[in-house]
Amino acid sequence: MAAGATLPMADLFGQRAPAREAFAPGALLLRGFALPRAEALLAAVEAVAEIAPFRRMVTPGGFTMSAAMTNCGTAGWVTDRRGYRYQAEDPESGRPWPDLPEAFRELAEAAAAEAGYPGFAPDACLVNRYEPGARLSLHQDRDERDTSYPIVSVSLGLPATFQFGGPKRSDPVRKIALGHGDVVVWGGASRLNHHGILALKEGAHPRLGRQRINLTLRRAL
Ligand code: MD3
Ligand code: FE
Repeated sequence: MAAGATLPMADLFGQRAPAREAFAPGALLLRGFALPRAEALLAAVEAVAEIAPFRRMVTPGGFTMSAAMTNCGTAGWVTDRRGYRYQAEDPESGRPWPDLPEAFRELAEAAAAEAGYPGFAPDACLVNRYEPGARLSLHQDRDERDTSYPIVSVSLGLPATFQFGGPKRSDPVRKIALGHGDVVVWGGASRLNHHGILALKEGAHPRLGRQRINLTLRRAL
């Protein structure tokens, strides 16, 4: 099959939906790609959160974020009144962030390779936890040293509506439903596009209950 072609996949309702969708230049959605490894990923998230618990951080403007976050890897993304940055220590403990789990590395490398980025070696993972009502307003990811590396995102638990805009904040946004096991590789021309998550709807996921967990695997340093 030609590169970029779509394979049909049956969804919950027996409908056919594309398993891989190149929905913007440089962006590849891989529906269900993380499903075979979901248990290993979630066990690793639990182990990370035992060392570096989820916490709601404060923006430079003084707002407490509605999503709770933690990190693993050689650097973690943090925000406080001083600004946004990557730092090697968890500010709550003063200790290094937990190691990047092998299951995270393997998934990121495999997904990035599918999207045409062989040998992707992430050094940081921001883990976001949403409960119903939590959201992430439209933003760009540009705290990484070299934005020519892609970002691999993994959705687990409750579904969310993802907003995908353009390089300018005022560009029109598309809405994309992201569900348990969906993986997106963001590279190339999409890497600096604005994006966000609408307020999570109430629900109960069989494995995660009232939660959505999102992993973003990055090359930060
Ligand atoms: C598009 N997380 O952590 S993942 C973030 O679901 C973040 O928690 C959201 O945005 C979440 O920064 C969205 C999808 C995503 C991640 C990184 C991107 C989309 C992106 C970087 C560039 C363009
Ligand atoms: Fe982001």
